[in-house]
Amino acid sequence: MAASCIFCKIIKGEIPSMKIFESEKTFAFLDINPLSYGHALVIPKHHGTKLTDIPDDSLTELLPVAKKIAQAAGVTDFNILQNNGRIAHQVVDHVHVHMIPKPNETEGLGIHWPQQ
Ligand code: DGP
Repeated sequence: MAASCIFCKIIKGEIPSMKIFESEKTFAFLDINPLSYGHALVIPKHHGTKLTDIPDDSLTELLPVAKKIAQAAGVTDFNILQNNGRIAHQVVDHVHVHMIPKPNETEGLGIHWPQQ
């Protein structure tokens, strides 16, 4: 954990978030500035700015959790995005994976978030 990191503060509950998932090593919540309805962020609890700063065993759940969130929400089409470094448009210096739902042209998003 890094004292000044906003995502570490979200994990600790010091900054409120719309939490979707939590396990020993992973945390997921809704993006405050969504690119589409249901835009979620999946993060390792281990603090690190870039993928190379994080041990492999803290990274292994990120994609499976993003997939499960999409499935649980009824999202079939989505983009997975991981901005790694300033030049790659990373703004928050704590590794995160975006799950960005894409609307179905005929049926809309059809998201049904499970009860918390
Ligand atoms: P990136 O460019 O990949 O570093 O995206 C960072 C994302 O983090 C951006 O989409 C907005 C989101 N974000 C930044 N601050 C907060 C916050 O305090 N709460 C939540 N829920 N999301 C945040």
